[in-house]
Amino acid sequence: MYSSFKRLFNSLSKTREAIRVVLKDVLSKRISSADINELEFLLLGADIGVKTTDDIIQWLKNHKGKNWLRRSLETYLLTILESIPITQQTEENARTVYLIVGVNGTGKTTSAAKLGYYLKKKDQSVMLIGADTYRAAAIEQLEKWSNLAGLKLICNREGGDPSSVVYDGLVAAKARNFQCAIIDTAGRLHTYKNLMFEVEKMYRVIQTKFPEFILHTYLTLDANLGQNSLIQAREFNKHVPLNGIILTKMDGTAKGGIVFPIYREMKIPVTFIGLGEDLDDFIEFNPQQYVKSIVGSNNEDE
Ligand SMILES: Nc1nc2c(ncn2[C@@H]2O[C@H](COP(=O)(O)OP(=O)(O)OP(=O)(O)O)[C@@H](O)[C@H]2O)c(=O)[nH]1
Ligand SMILES: [Mg+2]
Repeated sequence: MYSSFKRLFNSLSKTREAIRVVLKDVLSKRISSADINELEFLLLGADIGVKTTDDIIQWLKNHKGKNWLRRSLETYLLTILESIPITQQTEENARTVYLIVGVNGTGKTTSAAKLGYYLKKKDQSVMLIGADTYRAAAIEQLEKWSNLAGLKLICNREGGDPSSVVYDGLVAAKARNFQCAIIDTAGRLHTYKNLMFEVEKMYRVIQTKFPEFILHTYLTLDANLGQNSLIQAREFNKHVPLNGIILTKMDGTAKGGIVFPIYREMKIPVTFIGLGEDLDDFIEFNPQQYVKSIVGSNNEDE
């Protein structure tokens, strides 16, 4: 089977190519200040962020031409990602609720299904809860996914208050002894206060009425949005504490460096990565594999 590293490596080809063009010169002694300027431009373009880019440039100026440079660059980037541990995603025998929140179209529904499928493959019993009560199409979409993934779905076709759907769903999950419940919520712009208070309410209902469940709140971010997604993360985190980020649409993006500013500025770990539109296009975030996919190279280029 196609390894998750290979999939990630291939998905990040555009981000890597952008960085590699100049990295090649940096690794040789031919580096000029024009090259450094270009690298700076490319790193910023890959959304690695100003702080990390400045650090990398300074560091490269000090070490250019040394053949251990690529390895050191990898080590340096890894230290940023390892400074924030990924909280354990699936505690043995613990009941867990995953509350999936995010801006419209960032991939909540798809990720809820993919996460359910991922957990099911790890022998967890999973229930999906459709709390996007605003559109009938939202329930239909989740229903399609639940059938494909073979997951139980609880929803309310009559619309209604998302928090009461969450409540009913978790009562059912508890009664039927499901280990995991994954809640798909409606898309919301972080600037709409009422919708943000609605997320707070769902969070509160879970916390106060279902303390026996471990609660993970995950924010979906579209990797193509680059720096914009930082604003989304910051705003959502003001309303509900985020445990992790599901970075979607990493397949084919040239902005795959966004993980660094998320770590440096938000201190929230990326927990999963979406690599396509199928159920299987979903991998756990692995810092080593990610860094290798960004600045590493396959053997023929070494
Ligand atoms: N290429 C790619 N497409 C994705 C990925 N994740 C989601 N999508 C696509 O993005 C679009 C939006 O995904 P949804 O899961 O419906 O997003 P959502 O956040 O639930 O949207 P709303 O409920 O409308 O806010 C769909 O066409 C998905 O197939 C991914 O990792 N890669
Ligand atoms: Mg949706």
